[in-house]
Amino acid sequence: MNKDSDSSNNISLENEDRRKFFGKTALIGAGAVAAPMTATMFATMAKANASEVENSATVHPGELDEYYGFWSGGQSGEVRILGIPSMRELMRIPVFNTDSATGWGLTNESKRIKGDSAHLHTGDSHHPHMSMTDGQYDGKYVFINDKANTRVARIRCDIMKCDKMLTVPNAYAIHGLRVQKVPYTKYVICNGEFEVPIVNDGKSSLNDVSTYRSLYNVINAETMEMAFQVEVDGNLDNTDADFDGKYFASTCYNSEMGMNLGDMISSERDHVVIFNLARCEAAVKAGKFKTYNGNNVPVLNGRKGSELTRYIPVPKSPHGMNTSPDGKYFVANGKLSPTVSIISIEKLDDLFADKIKPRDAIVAEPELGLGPLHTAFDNRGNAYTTLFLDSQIAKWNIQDAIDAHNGKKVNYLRQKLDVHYQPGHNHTSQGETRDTDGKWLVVLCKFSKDRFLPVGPLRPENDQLIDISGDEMKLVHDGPTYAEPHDCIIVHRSKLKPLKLWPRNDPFFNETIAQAKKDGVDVYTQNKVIRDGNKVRVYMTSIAPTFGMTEFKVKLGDEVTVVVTNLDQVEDVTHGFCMTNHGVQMEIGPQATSSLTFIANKPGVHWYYCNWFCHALHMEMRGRMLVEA
Ligand code: CUK
Ligand code: CUA
Repeated sequence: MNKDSDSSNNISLENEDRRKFFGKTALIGAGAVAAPMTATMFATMAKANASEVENSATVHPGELDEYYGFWSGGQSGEVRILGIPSMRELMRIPVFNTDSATGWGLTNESKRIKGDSAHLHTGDSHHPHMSMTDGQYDGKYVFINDKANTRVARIRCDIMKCDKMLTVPNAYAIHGLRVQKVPYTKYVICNGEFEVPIVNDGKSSLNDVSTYRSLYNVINAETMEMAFQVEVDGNLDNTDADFDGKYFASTCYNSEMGMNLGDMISSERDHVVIFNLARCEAAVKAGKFKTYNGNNVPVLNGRKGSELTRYIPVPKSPHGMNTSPDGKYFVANGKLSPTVSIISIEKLDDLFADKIKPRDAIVAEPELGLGPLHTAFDNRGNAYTTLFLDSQIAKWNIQDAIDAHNGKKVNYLRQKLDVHYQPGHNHTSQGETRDTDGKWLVVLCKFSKDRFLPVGPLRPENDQLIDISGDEMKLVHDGPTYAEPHDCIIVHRSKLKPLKLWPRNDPFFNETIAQAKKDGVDVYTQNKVIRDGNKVRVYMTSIAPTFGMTEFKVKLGDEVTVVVTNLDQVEDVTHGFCMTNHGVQMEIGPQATSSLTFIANKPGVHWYYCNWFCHALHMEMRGRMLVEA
């Protein structure tokens, strides 16, 4: 990158300011928050970048990335934040996993958020997607599915922590997940992939496959409660929403309802299900639904013949579902077929009015190569499809594919680029929104094979960065990642304004503070032990490099809850609390309150210590729990 460009100057000035700020706070011990970069500043910088600097993946030390990448962590159960284009991992957000560093899954705050699934420590996260307003990222939330335990979680983007988790009732194995794009993300939409009886209580026949169902799930994005579900024929894989606020589309790879591989791939065609949102909402309002399993979630009938859905036959076993950012097409990716099926969204009104047949909504089925799984888009009418079996990205032009389908002699394929190896999802910068900018493509390769130093039989994935700003795709970076990103989004940094300190009244820990109030404790000024039968609540503050309490006494067998409030106001000064030999530890961010509960089941002297390096005297930041036998 040209160091003399306006943008570089802005970034280095920004860094200068930050350095000065740190210097000052080191002197006075605490300080205000540095002014965040404004959206206008970013816009000016982006303009400067576009006109004066060619797309460069080099982000020099001290410079900031232009984009945030949100990555799913697959069977690690987490979500990660990467900087794009540097591909540097900036943060991990534990969601469905249990995390030793932050205490996620161990703290009382995280257990409350996990709710009825607090006892689960595993997950399989595939599809992170950000809330939108008018088809553009709004920087509020990122939603993520857990295929392994049928859950959907939400990440608050101001604190970059999971703040809501829902176990989806009636359904099984939540896979494809997206958000309503227009007019705003009222709903999170997601697929129950595996078919089971809706009342899966083991009382009716387990083998009568005709009773098995997949459910389409529509979740209220703000409350994270179920809005309604739609029963379909066949199973459901991936999904996406249009840019009109009218339709959702999901792929189905097992319309046969086969229970083994051979049966699942026996028919030549499966289908895409189109859901009509207005008709679904009207049906809920009119009470045209059933409920199951003792919950009150409306389950609508969207099976073949229903007015709520349409079934568009496509070549067998489609996988990815991607809406083109001009709002014109749903693209269903063939997987077993070398084609993708392009569905014209414009024609769906006629399809629901029964003026055309389902297949009439398909405007092209271009052949791209072997194993097309997912498609991404730039701002110049091109699409980029991963070819799993060919280990390639196929770049193709959508209009040309439609013209070719209509008999015009035109080659819609622009380029095929080798990737390494076996790509699943890919994603372009802001590519699922109206702001798609055609600068970067990230390809999540499932195998890295020979691309990195060998690290034993288990290899990293390979997330490759491709420059798509020119006519030709150029591979610019190999990025090893741990198990196993399925999908990612690339969000311009101007869309996000993360906090630097926790607000003291944050709902993340307000129940903990309410408990303190009940105990008559002001967590910001007091260090106090409250005994309530064999339950002991220990309230202590922390300010580098000491805890507000350096010893407390309990009896053997007591249930001890330690509540730590971090009074430091300097950004990045995080403390930890670890009770040695008791298997508990947690992070306490600046101005946050965190708590965990354990049984004092070992008599004697036990040290607790701060396990997040915070100060020159961090080693001394410790105290004793005295357990009387
Ligand atoms: S799925 Cu993994 S490569 Cu879960 Cu979106 Cu296609
Ligand atoms: Cu506080 Cu280390």
